[in-house]
Amino acid sequence: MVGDKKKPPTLDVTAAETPSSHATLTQSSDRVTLSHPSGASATILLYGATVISWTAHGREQLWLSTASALDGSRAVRGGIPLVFPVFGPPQAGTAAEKLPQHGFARTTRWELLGRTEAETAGDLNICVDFGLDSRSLDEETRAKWGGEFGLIYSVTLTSSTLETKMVVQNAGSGESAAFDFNVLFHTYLRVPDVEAIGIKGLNSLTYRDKTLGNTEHNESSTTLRITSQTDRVYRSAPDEIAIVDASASDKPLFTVTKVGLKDVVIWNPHAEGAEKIADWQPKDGWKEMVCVEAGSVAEWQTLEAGATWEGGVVHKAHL
Ligand code: TA6
Repeated sequence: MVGDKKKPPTLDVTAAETPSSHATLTQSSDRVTLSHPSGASATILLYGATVISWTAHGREQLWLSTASALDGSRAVRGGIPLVFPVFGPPQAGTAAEKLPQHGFARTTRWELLGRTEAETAGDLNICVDFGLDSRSLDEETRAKWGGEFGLIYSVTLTSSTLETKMVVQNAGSGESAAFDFNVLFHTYLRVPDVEAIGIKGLNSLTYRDKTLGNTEHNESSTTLRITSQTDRVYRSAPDEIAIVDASASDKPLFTVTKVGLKDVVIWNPHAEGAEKIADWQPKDGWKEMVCVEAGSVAEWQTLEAGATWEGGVVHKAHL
C-alpha cells in the first residue's frame, strides 16, 4: 500500500455507525456512506471505489443509470468512476495496450483504509480513504500492466462540496520501474436540462474531438453549449470550470476545481449515443447529465521508481 501518506487513524469500520460531531460513516459489505450534519451525503461502492451518490442541498447531484450494475459485475454507469492507468481505448504499442478501456481501477475492489474529519471555514469535512495496489489485482490483470503501483483515493464531503483526490505511488525500484499513466475522475453531473446549460472556462483551449475522428480543434466559444453528441478532451484547461444555467441568466449550477490535473473532458452521448449504450437507462437520461471529467489524460504522466504523484478535483454544488 502507498507507504508515505500517513494513514488516517484506523477506524473500527465494522461498527454500524461511528457518530462523531454528527458526521457518520456507515459501511455495509459493499459500500460506505458518509453523512454530513448539513444533510449532505455520499455513497461509495468498494467496487471501483465508485461514488454512486452525492447529495447536497437536499438533492442528488450525480447522474446514475437505472440500469447500472452495482454488484461488481461491470463498471458503474454514472456517479464518479475512476480512470487509471489508461484513459479511453488503450493504444497498440503502449504498456497499457492489453487493458480494458479506462483501465482497471473502476473494476477492481478497493480496500477501505479509514476516515478522518476536520473543520475548515466552519464547515465539517468528513474524509474516507480507499487503497488499491498491484497486489490487489488478479494475476490476469497484473500480467497486462507491469507497473508496481500503490493508490490512495480520498473522498471528502462538506455541506456543498465533494472532493475526490488520488495519490499514485510507484512502488517499484530501479530505473526500469518507471511507469506511464493517465488518471481521470469520470464525473456524471446531474443537471436539469443539458441543452440549457453553459460550460465556462474552456474558451481558446485546444481540444481533441472524439466525435470527429479525434481531430484537433480550438474552442472559440466562451460558453460551451451541448446541442449534439459531445466528446472532447480539452488540454491544459484552467483549474476552474463553471457549469451554469444559460436559460436563467447563467445561474451557477456547479463549479469544478481541479488541482494538479491538466485536462478536462466534456462528454454527453446525446440521444444517438445513449441508444448504443446497453446499460444507459432511461434512454433519454442524457438530457439530465453532463460528464465534466478532470484528469491528466492528453499525455502520459511518467512516475519514476519510488516517486509519488497527487491530483484531485473539488465539485461544488450551488443548488
Ligand atoms: O470520457 C468520455 C469517454 O471516453 C467517452 O468516449 C465514452 O466512451 C465514455 O468515456 C464512457 O466510456 P465507458 O467505457 O464507461 O462506456
